[in-house]
Amino acid sequence: MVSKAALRSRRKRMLNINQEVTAETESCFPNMCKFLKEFRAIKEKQKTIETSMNENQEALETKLKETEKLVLELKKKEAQKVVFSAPAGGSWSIGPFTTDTTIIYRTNVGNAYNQHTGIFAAPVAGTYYFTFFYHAGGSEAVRLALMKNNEVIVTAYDHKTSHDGADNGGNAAFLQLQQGDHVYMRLGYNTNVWGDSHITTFSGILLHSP
Ligand SMILES: [Ca+2]
Repeated sequence: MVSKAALRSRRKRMLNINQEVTAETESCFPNMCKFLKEFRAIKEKQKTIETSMNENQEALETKLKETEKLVLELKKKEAQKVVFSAPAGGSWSIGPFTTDTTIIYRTNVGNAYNQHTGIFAAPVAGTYYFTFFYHAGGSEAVRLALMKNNEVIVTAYDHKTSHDGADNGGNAAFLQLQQGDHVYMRLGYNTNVWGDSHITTFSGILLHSP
C-alpha cells in the first residue's frame, strides 16, 4: 500500500523530470544538445588551461624580475672594480708630433682602458677619479690635457729650456661620467713627454656609481 505522501512525492518527481526534458527539447534539438554539452565542457577546459597559463606567466614574470635584479646587482659589483693605471713606456720620448695626439699608455688593469686607442670608456655612469704624471727633459715644451670627450678638463705645462733637464708634473680630477664617456690624455703638438722608466702615467678609478 503506497501512502498518499509517497504518491505525491513520486508525482512531483515525475513532473520535475518532464519539465527538465521539455526545457531541453524546447531549447535545442537532441544532436544540438549533445554538441552544446560538449562545447560547454570544452569551454570549461579552456578556462582551466587559461587560468593555469596565467599563473605560469605570472610565475615566469616574477622569476624574470628576480633575474634582472640579480644581473643589475652583479653589474654594479663588477662596476666597483673599474680601475686602471698605465705607464706610457715603450720609447724614450713620446712626441713631438705635428698635431695634438692621444697618448697610448701601455699597461692596464681591467678592461675599461683601451691600450690600442689610449681611450678610457666609462663602462658605467658614476663618479671617477683620474690622475696623470709626466716626466720630460726640457728639450721640448710640455702641454698635456686630461680630456673628457672633446672637453679639456685639467692640464699640465712646462717650457722648453736648455738648463732645466728634469721636469715633472701632473694633475688630477674628479669626473662625473655617463656610460660610454671617453677620457684620455692629449699631448699638444710640438711637445713631448718621457715614455720610459714608468714615470709618465695615467690612472683612473670608479669611486661610486649612482
Ligand atoms: Ca721646466
